Amino acid sequence: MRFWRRKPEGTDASQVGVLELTAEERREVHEQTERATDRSRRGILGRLAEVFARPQFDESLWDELEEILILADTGAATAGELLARVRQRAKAEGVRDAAGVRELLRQEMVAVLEAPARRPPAWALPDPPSPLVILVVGVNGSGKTTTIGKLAQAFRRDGAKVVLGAADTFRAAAIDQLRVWAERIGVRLVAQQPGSDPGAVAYDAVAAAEAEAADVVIIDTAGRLHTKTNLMEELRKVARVVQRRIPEAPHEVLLVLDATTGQNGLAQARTFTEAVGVTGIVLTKLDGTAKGGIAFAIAHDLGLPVRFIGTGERADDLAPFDAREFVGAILP
Ligand SMILES: Nc1nc2c(ncn2[C@@H]2O[C@H](COP(=O)(O)OP(=O)(O)O)[C@@H](O)[C@H]2O)c(=O)[nH]1
Ligand SMILES: [Mg+2]
Repeated sequence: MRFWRRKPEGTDASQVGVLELTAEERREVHEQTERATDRSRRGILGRLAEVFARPQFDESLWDELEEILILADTGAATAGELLARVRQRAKAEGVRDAAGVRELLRQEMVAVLEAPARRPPAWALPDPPSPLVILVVGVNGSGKTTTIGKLAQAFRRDGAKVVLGAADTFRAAAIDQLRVWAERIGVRLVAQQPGSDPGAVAYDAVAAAEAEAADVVIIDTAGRLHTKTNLMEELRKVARVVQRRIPEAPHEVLLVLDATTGQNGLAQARTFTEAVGVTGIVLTKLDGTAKGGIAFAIAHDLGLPVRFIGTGERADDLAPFDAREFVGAILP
């Protein structure tokens, strides 16, 4: 699975489009998405398919669909608007049978998920900025460090030169955790002592990436701080410090959200989005929840694209998010 856009030898960047997956890679995304949504499909969202399996699709079923979507953490507003569009289309297009309504629902679900992806992510561009600076934020335990390890491994396998910055200086264990990943993957880690200034670590990481002509630098951050320091202010500072070296950086700010926290996660996400301009979401622990509807709430309520899904705890358990695959997996 390629995550990083690698220019084929001898091609000029303008001749190639954004990252396109091969048939083999598509199959891999399909399988990972299926695995990650297994619980959702067998749980609440699986009831969608049951509704459509009934011989008659009558008016009462709209309420049932709405209830299922809300129970699956889609959120009342998102579920309401989604179904209103499906109903309107069903009426306008004269669709009355279950199979037809189901197809309309699938199309509208994909539309909700695809709406925020206005531009391709920087790592998929034919000619990404160099070094590409990715800042990773999110609350404690959401899966930031693990996701950074998975991403770094994938980028490295694609031939990109990676530097990691351990700007979660709150706990010694956090730095060690990133060091373990860096050693295992064989990438450079920039770290200082526990308790040191996160901005200084981020600055050093970017400087090291520039000096070594690295392709990408991924900066880990804390999910909480000592009581008197404000986390959001600290994150803003990290971004500002990085801008002293590269004015356009961070090029991507990934917010890591734990899918099992459901609607609570959305409130957290808003706080981060307001503090540091989040450009995309990594939805982790999708494998551990039956409430995969949270992906729709993220796209609709936050207006942010989901870029990756965490499908487990192993190094390979990260997949690019694909709206069609996701919808196909929860509503087969
Ligand atoms: N099942 C599952 N566990 C995950 C996933 N991502 C992270 N974790 C686990 O979540 C826990 C917290 O992860 P960590 O990266 O330390 O979170 P951080 O505090 O945000 O850096 C660890 O036990 C990870 O193995 C995922 O996609 N699926
Ligand atoms: Mg961490």
